[in-house]
Amino acid sequence: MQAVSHTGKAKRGRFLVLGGAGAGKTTLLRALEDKDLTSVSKSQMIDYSGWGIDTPGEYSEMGHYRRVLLTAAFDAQLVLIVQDATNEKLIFPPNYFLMFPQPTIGVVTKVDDPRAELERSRDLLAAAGVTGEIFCVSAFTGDGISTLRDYLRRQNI
Ligand SMILES: Nc1nc2c(ncn2[C@@H]2O[C@H](COP(=O)(O)OP(=O)(O)O)[C@@H](O)[C@H]2O)c(=O)[nH]1
Ligand SMILES: [Mg+2]
Repeated sequence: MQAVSHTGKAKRGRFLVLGGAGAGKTTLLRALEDKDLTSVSKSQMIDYSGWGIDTPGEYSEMGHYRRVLLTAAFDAQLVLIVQDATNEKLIFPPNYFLMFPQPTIGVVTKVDDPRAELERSRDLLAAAGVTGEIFCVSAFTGDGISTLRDYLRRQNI
């Protein structure tokens, strides 16, 4: 999907970042933008200021907040779901992402952590209905970050 402005020039799309509290969403966004990782503070509101639309983990975790995410998704051409590689839990209902009209991709974060389990994380994302590519990254070591950045740019995002 590519938005075209009234001048006929292609507009770059945006992506919406979803995932549980502490999954590493904000840190990932800063790494993708090559920004300092030390000043990441807890996100309280949906943040439209950066490259990706950042959301508080609580919105993904609590059923009655999820409708806010659907509204935010209207502004996005792609939905990126973050799964903490050290977390064994799935916070989204099964097949939840099949209802999003945008393509959905998964990002497994914190692969540098010794407790990281990549296969489990991939399975959790698939169970949530993420149908696109899955990227394994560490914002701390930079592993996989440029691959993900290049992919997003290729989607015209
Ligand atoms: N080991 C490791 N920890 C990370 C990584 N990315 C984020 N974290 C840590 O995970 C915690 C939550 O990160 P944050 O970006 O605030 O998560 P958010 O709530 O999803 O936005 C922080 O303590 C981060 O330092 C990573 O790549 N590796
Ligand atoms: Mg955050």
